[in-house]
Amino acid sequence: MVSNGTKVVVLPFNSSVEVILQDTSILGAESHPLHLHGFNFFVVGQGFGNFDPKQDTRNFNLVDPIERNTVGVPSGGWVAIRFLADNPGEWWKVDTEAMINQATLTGGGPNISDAFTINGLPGPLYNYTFKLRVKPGKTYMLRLINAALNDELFFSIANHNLIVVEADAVYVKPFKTNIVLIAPGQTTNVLLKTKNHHPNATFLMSARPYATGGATFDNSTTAGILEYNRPFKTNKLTLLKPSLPIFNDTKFAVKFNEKIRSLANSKFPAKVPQRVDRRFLFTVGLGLSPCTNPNNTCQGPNNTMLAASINNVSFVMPKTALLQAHFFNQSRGVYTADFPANPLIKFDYTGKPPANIMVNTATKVVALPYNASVEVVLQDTSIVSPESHPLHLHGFNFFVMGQGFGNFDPSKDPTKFNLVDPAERNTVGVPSGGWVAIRFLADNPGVWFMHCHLEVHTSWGLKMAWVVMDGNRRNQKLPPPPADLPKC
Ligand SMILES: [Cu+2]
Repeated sequence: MVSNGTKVVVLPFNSSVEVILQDTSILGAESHPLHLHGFNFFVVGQGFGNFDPKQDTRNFNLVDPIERNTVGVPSGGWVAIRFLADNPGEWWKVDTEAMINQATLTGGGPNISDAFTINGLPGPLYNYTFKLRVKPGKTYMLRLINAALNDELFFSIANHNLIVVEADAVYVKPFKTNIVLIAPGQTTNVLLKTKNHHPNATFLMSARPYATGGATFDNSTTAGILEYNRPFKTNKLTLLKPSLPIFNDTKFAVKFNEKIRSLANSKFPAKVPQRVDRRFLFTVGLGLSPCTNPNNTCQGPNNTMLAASINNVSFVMPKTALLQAHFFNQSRGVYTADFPANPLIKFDYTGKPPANIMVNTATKVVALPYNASVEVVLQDTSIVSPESHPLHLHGFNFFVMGQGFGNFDPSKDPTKFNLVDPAERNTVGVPSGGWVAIRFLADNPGVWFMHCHLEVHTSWGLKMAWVVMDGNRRNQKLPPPPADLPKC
């Protein structure tokens, strides 16, 4: 008889792992194609019968084994695989599943990470450092991806400028900077021009968080090394370090984001929606909800649970997929299409918070006609504390029309919108204590999430969904689900 359980193996970062997968003849020998998520592994050996740790390991192929993510365990035999646990973007020393379960139960913030990583490596403090080897007088393109869960990051390379040429897969007007700010969910390509001659130095490339909320955060710095290929060995190389902004430098953040402009030329035009069919004002931020912990001890203020919301609706994940419910016209009991277009209670959003800061919980969406031109002002709130929220929209690129501090003013601020070459992206930081206005054309039928890309805020409910209806033409309709969509 088998025993039941949900058990995991916890691995230290960067551990080298060997697994022998041994078929059994219980109920008959059989080949099992085993698949591993998150890593490729090397198939170092296989055989029939029972694995012999003394004899079989001698025949392991450690030179050119095949690298795969799925391998057949031979019927009545075994296969040996090896892999390196090296791919987190933000690194915890604990079991992250247990950590998030604990945080969800008590309503407190999840543990902060123990380190940040560059290409999976946490840097010199941990003896695992990513090295980028370059030649003098060349131009390199670096693809920067923020793979952290809960932190926007500043990134810089000592004594080198970077030229930003692309953001979220759209060309931008190139601009020079020595520091890049990148939020979870964002990607950006930068050009790195190396020095013309071998410098007598190596250069740290560092990243550390831009953090504006009231909660504790991982205030550590990760580093990799930029190293010039040298024709001969020298030992006297100075190690130069970049200087990064202070952790809550919102001025830098807003200025940096203002520099990002669409290329907007004849070959790569910026198709900025000039008319608006539907206008929305969404407040985004934190809030509180009543303690639901069975023993009634919660870690939010006054024994509450921390929550997050858009227009005070904290999104509850449905049991049935929204897309499925929409396609089959079976939204009843799954979602309602009455997500508020504006805050139901108006207050000084970035000033003194209202007395009652409890959120509502619901699964609400906005239904949009096909091809509607949509404008959304995302307004940060100071409830619990003002904070930068990297908002991410699925299904569309949007244009960043304008941004500012304080409360959005619908009579004055739109006159300053950039209708010519605004940034075209899919993730944008709502300025801490401010607002950002975006526009998109709802020309992609389906159901699309919009959420804060800080994992902790998303799990607290800072998300909503747009239902975009079909158009009249055949190519403007949501295709049906595949025939093998599970029915249960
Ligand atoms: Cu957020």
